[in-house]
Amino acid sequence: MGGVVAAGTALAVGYLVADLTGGPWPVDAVGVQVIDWSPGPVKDWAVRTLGTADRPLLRVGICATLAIIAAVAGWLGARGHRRTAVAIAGGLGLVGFVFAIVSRSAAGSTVDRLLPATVTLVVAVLAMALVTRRPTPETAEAPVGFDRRRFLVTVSAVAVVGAAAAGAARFAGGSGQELRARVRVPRPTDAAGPLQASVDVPGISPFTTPNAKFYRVDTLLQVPRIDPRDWELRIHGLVDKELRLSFDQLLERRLIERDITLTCVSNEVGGPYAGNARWIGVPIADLLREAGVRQGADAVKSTSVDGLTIGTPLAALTDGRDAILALAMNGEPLPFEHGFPVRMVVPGLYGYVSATKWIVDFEVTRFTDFSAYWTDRGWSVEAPIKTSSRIDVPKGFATVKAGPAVAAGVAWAQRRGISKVEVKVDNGPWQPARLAPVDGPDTWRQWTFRWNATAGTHKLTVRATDATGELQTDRQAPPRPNGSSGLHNTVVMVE
Ligand SMILES: Nc1nc2c(c(=O)[nH]1)N[C@H]1C(S)=C(S)[C@@H](COP(=O)(O)O)O[C@H]1N2
Ligand SMILES: [Mo]
Repeated sequence: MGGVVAAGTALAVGYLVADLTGGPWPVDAVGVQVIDWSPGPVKDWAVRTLGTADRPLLRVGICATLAIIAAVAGWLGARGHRRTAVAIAGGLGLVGFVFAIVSRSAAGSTVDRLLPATVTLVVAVLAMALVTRRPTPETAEAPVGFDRRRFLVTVSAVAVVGAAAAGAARFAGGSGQELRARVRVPRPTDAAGPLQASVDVPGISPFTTPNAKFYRVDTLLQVPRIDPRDWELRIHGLVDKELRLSFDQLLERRLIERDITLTCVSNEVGGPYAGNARWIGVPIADLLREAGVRQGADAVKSTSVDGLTIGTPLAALTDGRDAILALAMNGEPLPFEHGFPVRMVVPGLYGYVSATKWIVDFEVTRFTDFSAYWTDRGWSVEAPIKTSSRIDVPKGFATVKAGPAVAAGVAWAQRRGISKVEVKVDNGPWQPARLAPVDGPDTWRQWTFRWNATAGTHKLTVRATDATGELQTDRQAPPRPNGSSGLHNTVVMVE
């Protein structure tokens, strides 16, 4: 027990320091490295089955492992092997320290990066020494020994409560909110038209996904809290003139407002990793024109504050589509989880090749000269979004009343647009669904389908046709390496 208290105290103090400095909590430093090291299939499985729950679970797993080792150390210490116990605590602290050096982190400076792990290491050693302190004849009865123990209990209680409060504030999105509150969302130079009315069928994905409901995919345990006043984007590489842009300079440029649907390559057929938002941002083509792209360049390598890299075809940034450095999402500054203060958004490409969150570096280069985070892990270098359609209601295995019924969902084929959605009941003919009005070629379209439900079990299948007339393929493919395909279906019980 003593060992666990010592380790818990060290981790709680470390968490507080991490919260203050923005440096990695040693547990997260280990966790991020575990994420980077896990082979593709394990990571895919984690994303699929655990969703965003994989983050807390990874932390719990690491803490549980630590608790077991610390308990053994404490037990040894209580049996006279105090040096061993302290050495184990030091060893664990050192592991955290080493991972804090090597793993990806958003920490601003080396001191910020290493401080949480250093403090954790020192507290771990001191606390372990204290809990395994053998009562000598003098100290056994003396108030000194008692006081030290009480001191540790007090420190650990304060640290645990403090860390819990800091953790809760983060979880509630509270901590650092003043950074977002200071940002005034600018009026776009080129505003989007009025938002189309969302189809009102209970359970359908609303046309605009609220920020709090927007899917999230990234590889960090600690969401970066960047101060826009410290933020700078460097645009360099194969350009005539290198640009450095502050956040305020970005706000002063031509800003466009667009509805764009983001999609993750990890999305299974019928899966949840797609969302539509109204973004405001600076056209990337404007910046590239100003920097002057040199002959031979065919790619942009963008880097986020934690060092993660993404490779995007240069053509997708210059061919006239609305590729932007986004700074607002649905009328608010970007949420921290979605890349505050600035991220890339490129219509038509899966997020892992285009949607760099917390972007800090933008290098014009050649695909032959670099490789990026996800492509190093087996995903395709080029990844346009595949035409997809999804049934939102009825949910799979829902029970539906016999009689007139309604099915509804969304379909997307960014850049091309959706021209038709059809639904099939069991093995019947394909029947047209009703489509919501077109917003633009880069957003999903909601659809509804009225059918007469008869008693029994029925299977509904959906397919879409893009605006070039191409039918969505029924060939099944897994997300790896360049996106899932196949038709979504749902089985309902009618009574
Ligand atoms: N810095 C950073 N940016 C990132 C990622 C990431 O892991 N780190 N993941 C990408 C992936 S795979 C997707 S699908 C989108 C998801 O954006 P969202 O979390 O805002 O929905 O962000 C992209 N940008
Ligand atoms: Mo993704």
